[in-house]
Amino acid sequence: MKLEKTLVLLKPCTLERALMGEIISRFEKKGLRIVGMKMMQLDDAILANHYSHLVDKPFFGILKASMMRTPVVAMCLEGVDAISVVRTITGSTNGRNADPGTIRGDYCMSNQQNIVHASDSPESAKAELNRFFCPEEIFDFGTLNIPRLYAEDEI
Ligand code: IDP
Ligand code: MG
Repeated sequence: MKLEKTLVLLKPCTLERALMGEIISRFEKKGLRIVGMKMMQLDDAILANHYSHLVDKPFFGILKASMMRTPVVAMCLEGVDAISVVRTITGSTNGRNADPGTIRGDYCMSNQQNIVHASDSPESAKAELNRFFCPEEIFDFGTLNIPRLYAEDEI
């Protein structure tokens, strides 16, 4: 099957604003399968890796602190082209510029407190899933609802 897996984090702003259910529901309703999910408290070490491309930015300190304010919810989502589909649903980084209909466009006003993290490429999805999940925390749903979600020639 041509399924991809990608990482989504529900950021602390999402927990604080009691939006977890709404955001999870958007991914579920789209037809992405949640094949791993847990709540976890992040620390300096995991955030230094996760945001290694931003360590030199002036906002890195407040970004890291904001990601440790509460636990996050980590999810592994699965589907055909899941990595790009999830990025599209997520919308651009700054919620003020994100298109209506996207998660960031519909739920936030911030460039930083922007509801979710989503992997941006196959390479980062693989590295990020390894960073946040042990292999036994990601489940094999087999064909389950695949015939309802896709045409035969798409999978
Ligand atoms: P992405 O989350 O859309 O992939 P990245 O550039 O990878 O965006 O940045 C990771 C996170 O760092 C963003 O989601 C946001 O929370 C924060 N961030 C990125 N750029 C800025 C900025 O210019 N100011 C404040 N926070 C930022
Ligand atoms: Mg990114």
